[in-house]
Amino acid sequence: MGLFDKFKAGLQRTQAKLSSEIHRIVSRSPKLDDDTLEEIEYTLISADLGLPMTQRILAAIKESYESQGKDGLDVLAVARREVATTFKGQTHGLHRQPEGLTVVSMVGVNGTGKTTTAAKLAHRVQANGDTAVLAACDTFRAAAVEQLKEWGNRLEVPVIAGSYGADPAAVGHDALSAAQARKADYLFIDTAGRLHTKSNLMKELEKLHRVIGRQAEDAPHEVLLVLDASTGMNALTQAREFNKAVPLTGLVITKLDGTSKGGMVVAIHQELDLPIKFIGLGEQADDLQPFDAAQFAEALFAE
Ligand SMILES: Nc1nc2c(ncn2[C@@H]2O[C@H](COP(=O)(O)OP(=O)(O)OP(=O)(O)O)[C@@H](O)[C@H]2O)c(=O)[nH]1
Ligand SMILES: [Mg+2]
Repeated sequence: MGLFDKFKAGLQRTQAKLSSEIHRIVSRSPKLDDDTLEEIEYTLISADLGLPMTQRILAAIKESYESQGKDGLDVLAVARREVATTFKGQTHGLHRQPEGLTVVSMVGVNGTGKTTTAAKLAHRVQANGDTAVLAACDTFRAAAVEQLKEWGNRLEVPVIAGSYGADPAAVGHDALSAAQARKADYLFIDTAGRLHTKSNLMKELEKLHRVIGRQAEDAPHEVLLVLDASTGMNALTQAREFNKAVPLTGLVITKLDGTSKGGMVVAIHQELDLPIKFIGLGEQADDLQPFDAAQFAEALFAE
């Protein structure tokens, strides 16, 4: 399956809602009157595209209608273009240190997909010929280490873990040493889910990063906040608060396959000055894709 087909399959719920709704609304009326525009607006908003993007799309639709009339108007094409161009200049893909180990820390609130994404990323870099090590720094939840070990077994990626209740910073330290000894290209650190409002847990995360930073220059090189697409605009607050405690280098938005509100990717991007690096489109190892604005826009408003 090509990238576009993967995007399209993963975004099917959002696409179904947006495209078929808009198609129905537009084809019903010979004119583009205020009621029609209002219905389009409602549809865009309910896919969580956010108000600024919605207004931008509506303005572009009106402009196209005024210059070309109803027959020349292709609402989906206008929406695709507007969404794709907001992402201009967006960098994606994983950072890679020019030499030695690249350390990537996965952070976020509970259940967003950190562990799964760490495993998917390890799988991804391996497929590109790089080597990876996984660090089980979620020592808080009993089953967390097992979950990561299972992934490690399946993907043949070594997992460095401590005991239940151990200091995550100590596990991180050991994992980093192990990854360096193995001359691995990447270390992916799985951290425990935490609410950004719990300052002691945020301090624990800061400590983990501080310890790692002393051990390897500029580490962690990537701090990826994992956001669950179905949480909509709550994700925005999470991103702002996490960014204050541990400076983020990018976002991963997961579970887009399970929501009809995939427009939140656009809204989040418009609100935050952080690149969307990857999107999660399913539960399997290869269901993580580097974010591509054009393909994303194309899939969101596919015919
Ligand atoms: N459909 C779908 N499910 C996903 C995706 N990413 C993760 N999941 C599922 O979401 C659930 C939670 O994922 P985890 O990786 O355990 O999440 P976590 O952030 O590590 O959770 P905690 O460690 O408890 O904070 C699992 O059942 C995953 O399979 C995705 O992109 N699509
Ligand atoms: Mg986890």
